[in-house]
Amino acid sequence: MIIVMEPGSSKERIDAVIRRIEDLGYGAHPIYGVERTVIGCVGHEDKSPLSQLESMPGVEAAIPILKPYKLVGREFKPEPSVLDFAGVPVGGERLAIVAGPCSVESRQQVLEIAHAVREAGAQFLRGGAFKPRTSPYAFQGLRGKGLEYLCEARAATGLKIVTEIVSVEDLPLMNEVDVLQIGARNCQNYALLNAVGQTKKPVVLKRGMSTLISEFLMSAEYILSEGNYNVALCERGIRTFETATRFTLDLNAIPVIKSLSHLPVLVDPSHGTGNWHYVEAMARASVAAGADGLMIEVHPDPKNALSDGPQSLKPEKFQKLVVEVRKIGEAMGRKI
Ligand SMILES: [Mn+2]
Repeated sequence: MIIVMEPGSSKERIDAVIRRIEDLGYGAHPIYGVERTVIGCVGHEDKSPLSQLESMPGVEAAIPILKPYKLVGREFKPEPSVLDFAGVPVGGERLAIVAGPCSVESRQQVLEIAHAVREAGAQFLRGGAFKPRTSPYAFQGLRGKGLEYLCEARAATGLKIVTEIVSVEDLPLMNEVDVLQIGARNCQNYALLNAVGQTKKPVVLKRGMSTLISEFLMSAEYILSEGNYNVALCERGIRTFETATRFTLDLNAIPVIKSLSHLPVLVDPSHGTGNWHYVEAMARASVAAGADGLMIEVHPDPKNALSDGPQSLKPEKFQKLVVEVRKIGEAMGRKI
């Protein structure tokens, strides 16, 4: 249910409605607009008690939300969201470029890549310190040391850092991180989604490899329903019958999600293809299809990378990608 307040409603009237919503046992999620405030009510399925809100002073209308996801949907917030990712706007005119190694491998590796991607035009440095690997025998990440190196790279370059959280227990270690990433394998880890929702940190939520768009949006709803609205969705490829590429990058997801949700959509063509040869083409296609940003794996020595080497671009290839993507961006009215 969405409670639409009359234009120019006083703070007292808005607060009174929020209190009533909470007294009835629902969560209240106000959006304070320039002209009017709308309040999303979420909670148990029986919406009948909420109809009494319509008679409260300052309330213009109470409108039911028909979709299963509420706060992430366009019904609740028709205009696209421009998020604040540690001071960098995501979802606006400027494309968000997140780049860096799959895994943080050493201090020198991260610093070298950070300088290279910053120079090429990235605003965010990605790097996994905690790695959820398919095999328990594969490199699992440098953990705390990896986070330290990322912070050092931020201090040296000014890039904001994005790193994956794989477990609720690791949350206290993430205080210094600018943006939390929830990886494809944890897209439906509801305990983790709730815990991240209770923080105020920006989140990149990656789509699971077998997750429907409707399920993906419900996963985002978990985070928003806990009060954290700073969520960007990331398409990273789904599993299909095709084996020529590691995954099939679902570009359909971009216009579909953008029509259903106000949240920004990023695309990760590195995991989406699994092969560096195809990354630039799919990055261009993503921006042409309306993506709000890209997440790209970059490594100075892909042959010796500890994870995802075959899909990682060398810094000079990444630089070229940004040049090419910038051209497409300009045609779409977007800047880098
Ligand atoms: Mn990777």
